[in-house]
Amino acid sequence: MQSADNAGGQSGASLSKSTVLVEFDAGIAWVTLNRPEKRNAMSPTLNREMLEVLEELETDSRCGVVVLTGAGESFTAGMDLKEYFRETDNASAAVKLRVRRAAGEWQWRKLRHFAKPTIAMVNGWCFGGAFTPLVSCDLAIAADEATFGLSEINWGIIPAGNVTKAVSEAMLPRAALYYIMTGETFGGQTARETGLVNESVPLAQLRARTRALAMTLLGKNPTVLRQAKNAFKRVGSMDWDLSEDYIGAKAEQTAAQDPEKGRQKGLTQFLDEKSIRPGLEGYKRGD
Ligand code: ACO
Ligand code: V55
Repeated sequence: MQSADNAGGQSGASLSKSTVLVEFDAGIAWVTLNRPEKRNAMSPTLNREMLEVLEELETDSRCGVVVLTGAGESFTAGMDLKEYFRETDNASAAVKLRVRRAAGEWQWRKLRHFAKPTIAMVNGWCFGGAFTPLVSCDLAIAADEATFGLSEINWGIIPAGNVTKAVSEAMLPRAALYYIMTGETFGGQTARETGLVNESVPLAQLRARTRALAMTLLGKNPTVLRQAKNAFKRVGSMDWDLSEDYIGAKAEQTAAQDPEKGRQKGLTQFLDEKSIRPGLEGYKRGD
């Protein structure tokens, strides 16, 4: 765990691990699953290291937005069938629990309410367990050339570890069931049409488009961004009465917390200075 005196610090320390590469670039933390020879399959080691990386990035001031991607020709080929499944089949209940829990801890529990915006950049193979971190990122951009598949049916299991929950939330229901039940692969454009990703672009443009989106997010008020995404993710399980109450409380909390007093600036610039039209542009954060 990150110590409090590192919070917001500029230690310059590398956060990279044996299976995860972390690079900082103008406020973007590029987090690359880095086992290309194993198609970035998610092993127990990778799961443990990803949790550490995300925990560190959440309070590292070099990181304003996270981009999650994969080294080489894969995003990730899903859970590691050898190290995560076969090699733990005969492990103790305690080891199994630890290994299963570490997967979910970063793949959705940490990612879904991450304190900073997150973008999945799907550069290649994306199978099975990969859908959990993919859907748990706020936004997703794919390469047209990427290959997606819910391949669980092809080797005799159901999409577990919350893969089923992830696709039920992000994909059109007929499409989700079709791919769960057939195990057929699909490309980036189909991923976009079915709601799984925001956009799909030619692989040659993937990094530039993702970087531009990350820069857009870096231009927004980070306090409001964090509250807005968390509210969106919370209200899914609430009825309308509860969600109105919750969102109202969060709106007040946001205004009270916001160090840059965005709401005040926005109102002043539109109503008094008449220098912006918020329908068309953001308020000037420096003023
Ligand atoms: N788990 C463990 N090892 C893997 C995985 C995986 N999910 N995916 C690939 N690898 C390993 C292979 O075993 C192989 O290792 P080796 O070189 O030591 O023999 C290496 O990565 C390369 O794999 P190939 O199959 O040779 O690579 P290729 O480029 O031809 O194919 C593809 C890539 C299509 C991704 C193929 O590897 C594949 O089908 N992988 C499994 C995909 C899958 O079904 N994942 C599980 C989803 S279900 C779940 O996540 C719960
Ligand atoms: C899968 C994924 C898991 C798991 C069991 O469907 C199965 C794949 C992401 O974790 O624990």
